[in-house]
Amino acid sequence: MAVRYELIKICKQTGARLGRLHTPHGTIDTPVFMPVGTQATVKTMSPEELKEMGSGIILSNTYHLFLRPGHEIVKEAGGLHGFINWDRAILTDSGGFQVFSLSDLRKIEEEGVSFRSHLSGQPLFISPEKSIEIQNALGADIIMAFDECPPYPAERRYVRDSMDRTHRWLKRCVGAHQRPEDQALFGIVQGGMYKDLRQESAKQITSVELPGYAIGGLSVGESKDLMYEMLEVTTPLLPQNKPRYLMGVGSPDALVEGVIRGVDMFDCVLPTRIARNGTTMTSQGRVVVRNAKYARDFTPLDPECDCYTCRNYSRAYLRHLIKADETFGIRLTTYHNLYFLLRLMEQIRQAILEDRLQDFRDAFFEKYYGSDE
Ligand code: PRF
Ligand code: ZN
Repeated sequence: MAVRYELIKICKQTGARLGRLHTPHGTIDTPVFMPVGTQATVKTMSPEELKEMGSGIILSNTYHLFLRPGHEIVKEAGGLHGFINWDRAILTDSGGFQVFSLSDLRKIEEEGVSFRSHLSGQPLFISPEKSIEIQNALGADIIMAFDECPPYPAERRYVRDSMDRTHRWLKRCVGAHQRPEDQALFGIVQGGMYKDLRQESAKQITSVELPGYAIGGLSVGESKDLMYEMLEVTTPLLPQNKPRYLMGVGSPDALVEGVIRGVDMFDCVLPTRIARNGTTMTSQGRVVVRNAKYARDFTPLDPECDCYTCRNYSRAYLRHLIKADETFGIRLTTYHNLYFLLRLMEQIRQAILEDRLQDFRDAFFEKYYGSDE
């Protein structure tokens, strides 16, 4: 198998998992946060910078790379690793979710999804087989099954039919996969916000033997509490010896709460996206560096952070750069936000090792949100 999960220990205080994920491009300590590089680049960051901040795995998107530059070109370049000059691990999402969130005029049928490109308007079609063909050409270490993420809210009947189709699509993905020796295919649990459907989906998806399982369909507009409830009924049904990946979740509170509920992997555009409008995550909570109150603040963004940005620049300078639309400003805030989440995951792993993740959670929330909630 392309990817092997090694469970190292379980936190006595919370049940959270400390592990290692062995991939063809290195070993990753879990729980892990994966920065998102939608267009085959983590916006404004070089691979050297990502390595320097300690990232061992990044995510990219089938949908975007299929539209531009096309998977054939990426394959000719030696796959994504060669194309983007990244020798650590890569995960590609299957395109299902992005078709639903970005493209126009989409139509879901048993065979696959027809849609119009959000770039050119060209009519296109992605089936489970096509998604796997594209992902085989891109060559990531971990590839994702082609699924449907139902909207929220959605009728029970719709969610059930969609979930059953996602299960049938998973079997077609397995049949189409040409590189199981060096690319690990993960299945995706759906089921909307219906506890019993979540549980049924977890049973369906895990009945297919795969190197890892993801939890999809969450963080789509529901409350955090509802998301945690869905997680609580799902993770106990996933195998102990395989990694669990919660898709599209990356706020600091959800990372901590997700790990406590048994999640090993996360990805999210949040840290990179908010960085580009001058919003940062610090040990004291969010700092919107654009704000006028930082005009004469010559202290570092986060006094407790030792990243490149915080070691060298002030809030006043960051505010100036962002307001002047200077690229260097968004590079500095992006670097810091990613560094902040990668350090948070490191602290979480250390707390699991020492059986004190609940204490860490309480102290972190107190400081980040100024209260428990
Ligand atoms: N499915 C896929 N990718 C995703 C999701 C999903 O449900 C989500 C949901 N938060 C984010 N990314 N394939
Ligand atoms: Zn910093």
